[in-house]
Amino acid sequence: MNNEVPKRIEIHQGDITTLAVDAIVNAANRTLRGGGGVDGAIHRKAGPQLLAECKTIGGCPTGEARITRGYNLPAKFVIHTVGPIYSGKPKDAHLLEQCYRNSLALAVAHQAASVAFPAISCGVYGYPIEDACQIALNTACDVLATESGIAKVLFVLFSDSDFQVYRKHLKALISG
Ligand code: AR6
Repeated sequence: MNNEVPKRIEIHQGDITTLAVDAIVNAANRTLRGGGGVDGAIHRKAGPQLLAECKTIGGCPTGEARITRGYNLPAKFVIHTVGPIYSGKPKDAHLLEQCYRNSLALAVAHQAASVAFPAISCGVYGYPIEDACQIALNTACDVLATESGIAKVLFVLFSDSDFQVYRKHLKALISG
């Protein structure tokens, strides 16, 4: 791989709702009616207009993505995607990859040049962080290699241990 591509990826530790990027991605559920974890944090900070817009969408199947405005968030857009509930079957990896691919496709369609992702499915949906991290980074590289509309992809990890996993794999991609 062209090793300029992983240099367009940044990793951060902290709260994704604080980022002033074009779009943040929400690890939502199929109802798009809000929930706990990062979904709850995004809805709390965006305010009730976000839920009102989500209600007009009518849900989202696993692996797909939908876009709304960001309202009171510093981000202009929220891209809501629904990760798989981890089952240990091969379809999990495919669905998780589709979350990243479909979210980035929506970002391109809305001229969002900077996109920040949480670790989709790695909270209550139980996806192992090592596997999920490699899917996230490889899919981002794949899309960045062909898509010049996206300048930067950020991964925002809540815990230090998840951050260290991403750091290790990103370093390997850059040096590899
Ligand atoms: N910023 C960045 N990452 C965060 C934040 C935050 N503010 N808060 C939590 N995380 P989860 P899932 C991390 O459970 O596994 C919801 O109820 C968290 O540490 O939010 O995809 C939805 O409505 C973890 O690494 O999402 C669904 O029902 C990652 O975000 C369900 O949870 C994802 O954890 C989706 O489950």
